[in-house]
Amino acid sequence: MDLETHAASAPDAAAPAAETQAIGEDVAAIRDLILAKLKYSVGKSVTAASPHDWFVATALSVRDKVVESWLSSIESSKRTGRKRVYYLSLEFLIGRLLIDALTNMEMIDETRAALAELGVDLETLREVEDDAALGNGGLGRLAACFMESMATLSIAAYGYGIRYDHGLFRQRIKNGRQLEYPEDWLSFGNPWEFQRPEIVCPIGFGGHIDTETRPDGELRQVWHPGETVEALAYDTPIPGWRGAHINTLRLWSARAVDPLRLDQFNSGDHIGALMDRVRAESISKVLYPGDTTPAGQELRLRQEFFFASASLQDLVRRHISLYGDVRTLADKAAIQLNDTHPAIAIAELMHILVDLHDIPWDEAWAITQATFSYTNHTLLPEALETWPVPLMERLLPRHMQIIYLINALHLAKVSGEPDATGHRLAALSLIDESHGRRVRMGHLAFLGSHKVNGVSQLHSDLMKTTVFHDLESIAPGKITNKTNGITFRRWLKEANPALTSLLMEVVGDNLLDNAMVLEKVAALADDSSFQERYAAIRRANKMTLARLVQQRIGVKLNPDALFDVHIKRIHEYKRQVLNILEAVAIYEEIRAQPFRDWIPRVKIFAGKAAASYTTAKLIIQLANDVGKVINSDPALRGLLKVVFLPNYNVSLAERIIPAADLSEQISTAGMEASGTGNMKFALNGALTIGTLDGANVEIMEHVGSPNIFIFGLTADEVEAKRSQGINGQDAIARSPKLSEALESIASGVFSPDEPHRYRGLVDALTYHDFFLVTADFDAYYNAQRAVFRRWRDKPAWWRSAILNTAHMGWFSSDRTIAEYAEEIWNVPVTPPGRK
Ligand code: 26V
Repeated sequence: MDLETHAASAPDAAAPAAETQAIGEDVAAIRDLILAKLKYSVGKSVTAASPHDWFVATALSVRDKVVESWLSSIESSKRTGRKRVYYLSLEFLIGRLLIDALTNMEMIDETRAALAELGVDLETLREVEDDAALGNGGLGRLAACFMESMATLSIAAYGYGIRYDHGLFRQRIKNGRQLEYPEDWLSFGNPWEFQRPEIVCPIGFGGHIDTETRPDGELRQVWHPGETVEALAYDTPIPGWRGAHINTLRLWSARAVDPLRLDQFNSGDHIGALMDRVRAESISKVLYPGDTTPAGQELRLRQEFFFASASLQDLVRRHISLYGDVRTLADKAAIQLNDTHPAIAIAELMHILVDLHDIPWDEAWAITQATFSYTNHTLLPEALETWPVPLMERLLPRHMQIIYLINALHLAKVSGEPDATGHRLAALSLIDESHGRRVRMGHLAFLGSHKVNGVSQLHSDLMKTTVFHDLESIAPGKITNKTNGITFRRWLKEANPALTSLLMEVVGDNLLDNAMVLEKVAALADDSSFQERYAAIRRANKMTLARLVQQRIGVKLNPDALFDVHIKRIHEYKRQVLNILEAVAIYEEIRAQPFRDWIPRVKIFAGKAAASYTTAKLIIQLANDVGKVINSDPALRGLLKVVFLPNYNVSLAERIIPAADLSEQISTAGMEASGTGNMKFALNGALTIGTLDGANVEIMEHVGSPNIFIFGLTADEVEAKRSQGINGQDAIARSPKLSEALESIASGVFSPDEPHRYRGLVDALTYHDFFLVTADFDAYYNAQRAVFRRWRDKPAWWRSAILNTAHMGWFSSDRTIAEYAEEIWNVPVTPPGRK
């Protein structure tokens, strides 16, 4: 394909005079609107305005456009009686919204020009916006990508969650250690949200249940909560691509029914008068409150019920006001549970239907199952939610009763079957009796849903053989797979605009409407001039990242080095330690043979560890300690650098991913449900070094095995290996490089101030290597050498990179959402197109 001709016919270059004039008018109108917002909404003059003031004025100006389409979207869903999708998630990891809104409203170039006329740089405004970090990691980011794709496909969807005052903690690194600081994203206000003071739902906790007799002689249970808090709605419009449809993200904030006991205050008890308020507001105070204490656990359960109940009350009220009869709910509403965090909604809907609307139990259960579906995001035993029965009984007595009845009817159904042993019934029960009685929320979500899905093919298959094996046997076909995806608007266009323009020259400007057109790029994989342009974009992105690294941590990077990137939550199963061990091994080798033909390489780490996860925090410290020694060793002559970038978040990911050459996806096989970072890297042309885990398997199938570096034990082999024992001594003894690397870490080479700092970590790998780091080390080391060989052959490297980009179209979250819509929600989709 002749790219020069394509460039010449690109829309901007060949814009006719009339169009240019229209754009000029747009720019003037946008400029005037921004000025008006600055003056009348922000209350500042041009001369006094700070970058943040300009940001707010710009956000409000694009918000006006968003709101116009938003109101028509809402109106049209009402008029057409469309079935709605409700996405219930305790996490929405949104990041910044300014560039996202401008991109999707197709106003970015005009707004940049309008601001330039005012002497303001859009990139500066981009940087002053705080990330909305209402999530921990992959699960929350997936919810954000899904919200964008649901709007893009014109699905009438609502996201429901909690408006945390404080999102995920800010991470600082001091002396190599993680410190957590509160995050305060609302301190400068939030220009995107609308408070809805009229939408308030009462949320009950505790209290008692009365049994009453209904006029028809049936018994009715009446719950009298001992405590009530209020859920107050805040709405954020979520524009889809090309602004064709706008959905609502409704987040709930908690407040006390009676915020101030005036009599108590006036009697002098100023603090006591505010107690109820503090107690109520603590529910939406922080994302993921520490749950190592009973008080923390209780708060987490209160959060779950708070947002599940508010969301259900809200959607049932909407349904009744539109359709008059709650019994048609399943025809007009699909509720997706994002993991088990909102699973209590199943008992809450039963409570609403049976107790408040007098629907007979069986009919209510049929409505519930037809309405709900559930996505599982992890099989890690420690992450599968269970709640102590006594806590549930105290906090949600009526819901506990309902759960017991669901369980009794469910077990009664299976107890007649020939294979109904005590063991099988115990496995099927909603109540886990093995260490104190606990409610299994995964089981509740499974039973109350018509479909249950995993997030990659391997993960969905493993669900059937592990955690949900018994439940699957009584409901064959209920478990389906919906491999995750990512929104290309954010992860291609907004993060890597230069690459997006290059790709659009080849595939046309409908790339973001239909990601599958990326396949056309494959024809250029060997085209040297295309390779050159593709590589030049990467190099420019690497220069930008190098500047950021220098600014943030003062380490100078060589943009021609191979950027080897490992960014994600810090967890033992994600095996950052495996990567660090390889760095240490290579460090020793370079020192021993300094004049071999080494490839300059930078290992980039970023990620947060849960505040209570001691081992993960030690891993962060190890990465920092190793970096400190390696980066300052003159013998290395800059051939190897190891950097840890603090405070990983969505915005930092947007800067790092387009600059990555190699993507580390090296979890112990069978443990990463899907991964979505893996998709972002491959789309932007980084080659993956990874295990056959999660969606890596499907990435390999799409990009082709020559274009990905797969190594290590498979999920089956991991299982077999673990059953033989997880002692690492043999693997260490067989691998001189590994034993040397472990020895230097254990002996304090990287922690001279405290030589035994990593003794425990090394001992754990040696004697109790559950995540099989030692077993996979040699395979990983060899895969890294294969990466080096490819890197030396630049045309081969860029060919692989281009083929990655070309074959990643399938991983668009538009594809994922279209599958949910068709196979789970039964709602139509309208693909985006030019207006
Ligand atoms: C939760 C917890 C909580 C307790 C301590 C340990 C632990 C470890 C992992 C988790 C995972 C929570 C669920 C989650 O975020 N899953 C992620 O979901 C992504 C979207 O489907 C998926 O790509 C990731 O593979 C999966 O880890």
